[in-house]
Amino acid sequence: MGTALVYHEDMTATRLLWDDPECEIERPERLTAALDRLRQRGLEQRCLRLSAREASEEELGLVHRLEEVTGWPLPPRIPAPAGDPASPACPSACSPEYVSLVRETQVLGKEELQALSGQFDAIYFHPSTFHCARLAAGAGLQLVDAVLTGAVQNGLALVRPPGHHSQRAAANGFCVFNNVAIAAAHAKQKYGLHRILVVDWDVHHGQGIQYLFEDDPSVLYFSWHRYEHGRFWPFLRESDADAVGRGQGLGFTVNLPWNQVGMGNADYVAAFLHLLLPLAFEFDPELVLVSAGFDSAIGDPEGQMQATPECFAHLTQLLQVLAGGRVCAVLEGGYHLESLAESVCMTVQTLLGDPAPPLSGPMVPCQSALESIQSARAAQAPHWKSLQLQDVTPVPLSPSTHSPEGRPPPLLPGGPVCKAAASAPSSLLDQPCLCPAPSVRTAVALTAPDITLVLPPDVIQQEGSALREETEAWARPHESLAREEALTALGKLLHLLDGMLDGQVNSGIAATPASAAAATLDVAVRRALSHGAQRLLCVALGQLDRPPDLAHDGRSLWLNIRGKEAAALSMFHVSTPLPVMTSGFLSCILGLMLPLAYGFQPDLVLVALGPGHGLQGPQAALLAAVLRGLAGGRVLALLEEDSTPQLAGILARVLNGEAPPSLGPSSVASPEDVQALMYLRGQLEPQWKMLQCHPHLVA
Ligand code: Q9C
Ligand code: ZN
Repeated sequence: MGTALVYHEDMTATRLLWDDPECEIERPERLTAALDRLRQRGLEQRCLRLSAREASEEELGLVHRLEEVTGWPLPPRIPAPAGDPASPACPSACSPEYVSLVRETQVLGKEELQALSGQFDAIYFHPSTFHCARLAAGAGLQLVDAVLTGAVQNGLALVRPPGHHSQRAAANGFCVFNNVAIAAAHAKQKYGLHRILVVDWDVHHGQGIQYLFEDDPSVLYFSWHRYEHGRFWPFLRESDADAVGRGQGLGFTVNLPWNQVGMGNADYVAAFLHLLLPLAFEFDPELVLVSAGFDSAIGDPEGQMQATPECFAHLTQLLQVLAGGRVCAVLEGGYHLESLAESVCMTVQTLLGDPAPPLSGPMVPCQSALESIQSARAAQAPHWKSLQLQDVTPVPLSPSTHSPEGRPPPLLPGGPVCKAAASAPSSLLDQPCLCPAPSVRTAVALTAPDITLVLPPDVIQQEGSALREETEAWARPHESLAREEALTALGKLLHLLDGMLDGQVNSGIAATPASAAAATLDVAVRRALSHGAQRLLCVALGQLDRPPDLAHDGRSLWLNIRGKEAAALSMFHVSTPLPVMTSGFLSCILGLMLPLAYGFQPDLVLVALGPGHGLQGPQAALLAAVLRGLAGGRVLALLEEDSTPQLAGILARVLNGEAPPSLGPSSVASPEDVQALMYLRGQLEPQWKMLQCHPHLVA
């Protein structure tokens, strides 16, 4: 359906006209650096380019209006310049309304601009500020209109000045009008939306958005931010985890304060899996707005964090499973031009449907991050059913069943792993992430090509098959593969798998007769491990057993979601009951499968829907959409022939980058599902640190 890129060159006009070390980082090159890189990568050309329009004063008034009864501060006034009290250029003679105050800055001279700027915290005005700030707000409105009218699926607005610190009647932290808050108010007013999720991944607390919606249950505001126990700007008590909204809006403000710098990929992904996403699925938004600041990325002088640009591809991809993929990202901060440009590219590339590059670095969240996640979960628990599962005490597996290292072996060269920034921003400059793009994004290998299957034009229906002799050799140990139709299916599967292992095909779907599902999966696992996969994640749903002689050497992780008991036979062989149609399914995905998968860092994913898997289309689609975040999107889905007509189409579209349909509200998980999950997490947490959502107690 497409991705919009909203921009206007005029937004490069506003700039700092005097010396101010605090404000000088917010400069025009931020936009040009991001846009130049998007062009270089050919990403801008793939988007629907929209030229930003100015928001009208009425639209600004959705947020920046004075009310009769108000607790909000009046705009600061500056003393009238001596000798000319009636000058229209004098802000003190203006109407008291904030929008008028900003409008009047257009005609001020440098001295007056500087004096007015001094009335606010971390703000500069320029004669072009009013025009730029109206374009910035207008860009957000255009983006929301494009998505909600169905012209595009999602998009990014590249804007200056940023917005999330701006308040009803105050500029703050480089922000003049609150672009994202105006977009949210507009979506409510013009389209009658009832549930909007705002995800603020900028490294600063968007206190402006929090204040504007703190009593409004129709806007769920999530922000993580550098906090350092209140010692980081903007130094607000209400940025802490225990600020959860008020009145009707209790539980609809979610703050995740980072109390140390250096948070990285594992910390950000853990925050999404264990805090944001459970709440977001329970909220079931109709639209996702992202306050997309990239000062939370590595190299940024403000944030001092360590997350690499690829992390923003993962954050974006995880948000795309919500709201039917209606995601509108609006630029906020981001002051390291190189890091900003790369991170913007990662975001746009993911909005366009490209698979996220694998994350680099050890996927182990730090203690401080876990403390923050735990305290935010505790503060939110009274308001959200999905958090009311008890947190568990880890029970380690017996020492014989887990690897001595506790970490998977490193990938050998040749896998689809991007060279990404290790720790220093300089390596980011040297080695931009360039994954070789497979020529085919998604291929479908059905036994009898199905002409009724409606597929996007770029999804290939594979005709080819592996050599007959080779197929027979792989089939020989398995009785169930003796039949002609099973052999035909296997030949096609092997051909597809080879295409993926060679890097020609990114993802695929293969069908198999139900009676041969387990044997076909067994062959696929062995073939993958002997033909180049270094770490294979296998997610088997339904009655599919792990090949009994598969080594527990850390090269494969077997997760069986199948309906029998919960068991962790080793850290690489996990089995759990199959909770379907309840929030138990989501907890299983977010609280077990994805933490294991992100911790394992596979270079290939096999997902098999076997006999009795019981998944409906939307659940299967969600499963495929999140597994796409692993292994650079190298995901092979195995289906039973019978289920093919129902599932193949939706899986092919999701693996190809389309958003899964939203699940809608789900009923509460059964006590058995909750028990199973708690048990497994307790067993596996010592080995798989991504499962943790609380710090280890020090004895
Ligand atoms: N070193 C945005 O990112 N200065 N605004 C903080 C601490 C103000 C940030 C000083 C930072 C404002 C949109
Ligand atoms: Zn920021």
